[in-house]
Amino acid sequence: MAKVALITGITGQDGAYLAEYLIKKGYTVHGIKRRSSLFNTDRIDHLYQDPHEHNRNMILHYGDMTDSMNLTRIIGDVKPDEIYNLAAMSHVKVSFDTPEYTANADGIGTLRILEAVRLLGLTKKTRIYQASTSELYGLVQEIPQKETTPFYPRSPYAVAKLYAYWITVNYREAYGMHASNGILFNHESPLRGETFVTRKVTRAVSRIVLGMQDMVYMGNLSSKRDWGHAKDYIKAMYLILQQDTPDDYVISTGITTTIRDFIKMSFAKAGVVVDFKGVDEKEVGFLVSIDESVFAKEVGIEYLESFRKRLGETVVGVDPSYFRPTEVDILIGDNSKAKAKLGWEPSYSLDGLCEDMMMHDIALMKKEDYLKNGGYRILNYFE
Ligand code: NAP
Ligand code: G4F
Repeated sequence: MAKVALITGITGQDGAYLAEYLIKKGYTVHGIKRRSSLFNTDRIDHLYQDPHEHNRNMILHYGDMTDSMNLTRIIGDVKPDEIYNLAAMSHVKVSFDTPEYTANADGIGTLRILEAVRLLGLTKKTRIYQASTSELYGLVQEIPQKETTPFYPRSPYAVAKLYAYWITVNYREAYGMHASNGILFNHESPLRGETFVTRKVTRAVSRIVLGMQDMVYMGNLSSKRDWGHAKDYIKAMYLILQQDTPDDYVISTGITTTIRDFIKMSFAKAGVVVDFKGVDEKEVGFLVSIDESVFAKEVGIEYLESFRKRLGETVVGVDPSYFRPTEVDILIGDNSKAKAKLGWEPSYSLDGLCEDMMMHDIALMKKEDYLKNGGYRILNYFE
């Protein structure tokens, strides 16, 4: 019999990669998606199967993390072997605007899943993965951060996830459930939401080198993140649920980089050198030089002539409205436990991740259809 997985948040970055991964492993994958007025299944459309087909291995259900009865009904119908609870209002800055909703979906939503499994008598059958986060470390109490590092959350998002983390531990200890937390550090990919910093950067840099946009406005350029590739991180989720004993694991690369350096790295993928001057909100990034052979290969020779004329121009500015009321200045994870117990380690370097995202976004921005469909309605509007 094929194993059955239920993924909340299947339409998100991680949900999409995980669904594909589990289907390849022979699982039947059920996913919960929210009703929206526009299609929200872009990331999983390649996996979609018409409901009239027999023996489907991917099945979608309408649902919401704020609706207990709906979640209980779906879990009761599906009786999954594994639940991956990935659904969340996952944007830290937005959580300051929607704190109550974030607490409900990200905090109490996790309780709803755990309690449904318990009430349905599935505690011995169903294993649960909770998408915990390095944001729990917030105002970091130790560098690098590991499983035993005390938490100090710095946003409504992180506080909601703190509840979710501990309620998962509590249900494991109270009811003997196979419930585990993956404390995942930032992970990115070409599927990353457009308002997270790496994707905002790779999209903007692609548009700037193609001559479609003059500059991009950013928030705090000095914060540091430990970035890995989502394709590696969803494998860790799977491995965590294959262990005989439930436990909590840090999943990270162990390398941390500033936003500023990620911007430089992204331009470098197009053969462009950018440097920064000034401080705080007066800081700007400007065009220094071009390696023309790299530019011609990665961007296209037809864009070179006009781009050359822009050398010296400012392409990155700072807009304080993107600053957060309380910031997480540095995250860097110690993944020794995951390496030793799960046999997990990242396969992508930051350079490889940036390459993957930049090549994807340059190709995406070149698509005329994309632009016609309002694809440029971006960047200075969002978080
Ligand atoms: P994402 O791309 O923002 O996806 C979030 C998913 O949750 C989407 O499918 C979204 O649906 C769904 N969702 C949001 N609110 C919901 C609700 N009330 N009911 C049902 N579904 C809801 O996030 P991600 O990057 O894949 O991250 C997956 C999980 O890992 C999240 O819980 C996130 O907080 C956590 N996490 C992420 C990272 C990271 O660096 N990516 C690191 C640590 C932890 P729509 O598509 O309809 O919006
Ligand atoms: O890309 P970010 O929005 O990710 P953040 O806040 O670290 O949260 C992400 O990772 C967490 C894991 O640690 C997840 F739990 C969470 O769900 C999410 O996936 O911002 C990264 C850093 C921040 O310090 C932010 O202040 O980039 C800084 N930043 C600078 N300028 C910006 C911008 N962030 C965004 N989103 N937009 C900017 O213009």
